[in-house]
Amino acid sequence: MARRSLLLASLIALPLAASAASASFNSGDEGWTTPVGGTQTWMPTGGNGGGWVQVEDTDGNTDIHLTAPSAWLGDWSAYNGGTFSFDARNVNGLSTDWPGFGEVTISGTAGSVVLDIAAPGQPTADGLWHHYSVSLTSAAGWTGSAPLASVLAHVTGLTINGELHAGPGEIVGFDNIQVTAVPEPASAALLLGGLVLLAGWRRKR
Ligand SMILES: [Ca+2]
Ligand SMILES: [Ca+2]
Repeated sequence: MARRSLLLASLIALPLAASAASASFNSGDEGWTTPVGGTQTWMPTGGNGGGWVQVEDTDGNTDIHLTAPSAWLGDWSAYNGGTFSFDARNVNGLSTDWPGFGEVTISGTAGSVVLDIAAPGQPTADGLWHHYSVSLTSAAGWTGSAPLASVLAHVTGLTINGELHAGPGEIVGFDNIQVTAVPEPASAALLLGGLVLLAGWRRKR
């Protein structure tokens, strides 16, 4: 019985250690806001799975900056070496002639880093959802006023630039914003240990 408990604890340890945060927008905007650059509306259906958030560029002067809620901020050390990703959609098919789209800015007490994780011309004016993903590693090309790892140690702000068109009028959709950690070797070892125990327990029976 004790071995079974240990096994369960080992299996549970893996997802806890491989931590992640995600915004599915399936029941609301989950605290994400667009303080400047456009008018944000939560949409209950039509996302890349359930609900999503759309921002319409109503001013044409300021880039759309979808901004993370405070619940997302803090110590991101566990995500160092992990992955940040989001889905986006060019809702009304305006030409993608503004390079700002896809810039992810991570601010911290140490400084800030930025990286445009979308290729030029994204998101394509096909009305479909597109996935954008980047490694949280210095090798990915993050630039800024402090090393990526230092910024991740205490994150104070996170924005995604949705501005895809020069001038007003574009409507951009966001869904499935996610940050995930790489599984730690320690938790992988725990899982392996659990599987060995399971094998031994089955053999005894
Ligand atoms: Ca969704
Ligand atoms: Ca615009």
